Amino acid sequence: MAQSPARTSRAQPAAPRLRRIGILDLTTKSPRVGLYGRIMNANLASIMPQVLGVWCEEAGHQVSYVCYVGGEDLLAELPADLDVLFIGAFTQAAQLAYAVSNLYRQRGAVTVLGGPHARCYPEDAQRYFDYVLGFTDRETVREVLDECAPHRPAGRLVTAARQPSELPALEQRWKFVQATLAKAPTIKIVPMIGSLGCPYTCSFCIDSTIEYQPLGFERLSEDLAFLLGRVSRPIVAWHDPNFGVRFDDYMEAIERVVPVGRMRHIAESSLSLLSEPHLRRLRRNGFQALLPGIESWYELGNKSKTRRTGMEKVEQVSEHVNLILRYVPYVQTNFVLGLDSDEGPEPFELTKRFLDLTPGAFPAYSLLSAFGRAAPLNLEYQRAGRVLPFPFTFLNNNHAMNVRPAHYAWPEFYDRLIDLTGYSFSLRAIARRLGATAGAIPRWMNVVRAISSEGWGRIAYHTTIRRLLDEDPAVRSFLEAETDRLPEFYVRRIQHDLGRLYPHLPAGGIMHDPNAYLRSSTEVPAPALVIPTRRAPGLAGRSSGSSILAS
Ligand code: B12
Ligand code: SF4
Repeated sequence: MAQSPARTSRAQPAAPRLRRIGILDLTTKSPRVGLYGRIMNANLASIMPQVLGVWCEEAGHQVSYVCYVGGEDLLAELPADLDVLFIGAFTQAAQLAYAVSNLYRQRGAVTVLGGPHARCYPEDAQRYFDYVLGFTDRETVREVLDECAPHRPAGRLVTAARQPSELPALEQRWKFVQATLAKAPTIKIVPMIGSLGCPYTCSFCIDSTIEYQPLGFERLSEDLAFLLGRVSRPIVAWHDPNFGVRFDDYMEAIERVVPVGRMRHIAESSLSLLSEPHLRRLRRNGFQALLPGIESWYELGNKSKTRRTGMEKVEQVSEHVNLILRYVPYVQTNFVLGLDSDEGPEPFELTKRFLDLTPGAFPAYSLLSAFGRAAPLNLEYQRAGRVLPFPFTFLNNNHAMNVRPAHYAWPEFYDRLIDLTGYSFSLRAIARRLGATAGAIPRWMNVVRAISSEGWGRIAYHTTIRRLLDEDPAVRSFLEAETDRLPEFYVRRIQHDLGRLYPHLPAGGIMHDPNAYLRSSTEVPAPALVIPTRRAPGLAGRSSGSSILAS
């Protein structure tokens, strides 16, 4: 499959082989997308696949880059005859990635996985990819392409010692950005990054152990100046894990080159960085949307710059978010539901009080999820036997909670979840949010998000799960960890999610070992369900995961 190597004389070292490389960025897990997905998926593209494209082309390889947003024919967009296929995937898209990898391996390509899924579940990904990459820099990619060999049955794990110290300029990855934004029908958002890692240590976060590292503020100014030359009034989404840690440096980098009113920005930042003087400067520099994490009313106070808990924290945070809304029209507040510090009705009721006091904020709820080896805390959940083997496609913080809650029975938890979600996206709440939001795009976004998959769609989904807890013993047993047998409801959803690619899902690709992290980091046997591994119903020809639960 690979092109012939360039001719070499005996005295010269062999020139590297030039390869036909495919790079696939999966922004979604399914070809079936709702209204919000059609508008927004192209704006969820990752930066690293574009970076990879630059590095591969600079090394002389021929690159086909595809950002998959759902709706398009994935296999028609990617060339069929590739030497190497790189896939970037979040865990929710892992099974789609496994199916595509399987197909391209059969066609003779070597496949490589990178991104959040590769970092969180390397052991599982190694079963379906020739290479699985952790931290990735130019040298990592060169090493893989130089060797470029099939590694089967277990793929080779390659990781740089740390996060890359620099990434290519926006100008270099611009053609990949353009190709992606061509798929965004209305709002077009350019992904940028100025730092890696985080100085905070939120126990559930993948970056809690990764040193904070800015990528260079001169470069940032150059990138922004370049962008202004290409787009008249661009919208930039900052992918920094925690934007604004070196606040003054960031603002100076922007102010050096961006005239007031010429650029709009979206960033994830912690409340502790959003003081009033900072907000004033953010507004002047065009920040239109901020996504602070509140997470919990009882823990993670350092992010919100408060030692208070309970209703006192609600009042303090609400006051702070209302202050932010005076400067920035769109604020999404992130919460994690089901943390071990939560018990009884109070956490849910407190969030409702927060919504009453802060009508302009758009609440985003994440169900407590342990993404493999993402965070040290996950070891505790695994040690306690609390991590459920939900197939990856459900692990997007919403379609399943893969950690059994410490203080709730499942029916109670889902009742409270449905009640809170219903409260958050009721017509009354939507109307109040509309009234408390300034600007056409923020108002429109708030309504679309509330009535599509994120609001009403989730109420419907959670309500279905709640019903199944009563009516389908298979679902209840699975959630109670009494069996590893995947209920029919979830099997059908995987088929639905994968669509035409379902037949390419490799054997064993549905289930995984939820305790792989623990198993790899200790001699002590990880907890296992007592039930022997069984074939999930409807999985003709597929094992439901040979090793997972065998004790
Ligand atoms: C910015 C961000 C977003 C942005 C941008 C997403 C994007 N496409 O990159 C937005 C807001 C859109 C987003 C959305 C979501 N996110 Co998010 N997000 C992050 C965040 C804060 C930073 C990630 C980042 O870009 N870092 C900078 C890059 C350069 O570093 P890196 O991620 O470590 O990547 C390194 C390697 O993994 C590798 N690499 C990365 N990609 C690729 C690709 C290839 C092909 C290769 C070879 C290598 C490679 O190279 C990098 C350098 O070493 C992380 C949390 C965190 N603190 O890291 C969560 C995080 C990645 N998100 C997460 C989740 C769950 C989501 C959502 C599902 C949330 C939701 N319910 O909607 C969606 C999914 C979106 C999608 N595209 O599928 C989880 C992922 C867990 C998992 N295993 O899937 C994380 C880890 C947060 C968490 N819960 O701990 N997210
Ligand atoms: S502040 Fe955000 S990025 Fe930093 S450790 Fe906490 S959750 Fe992770």
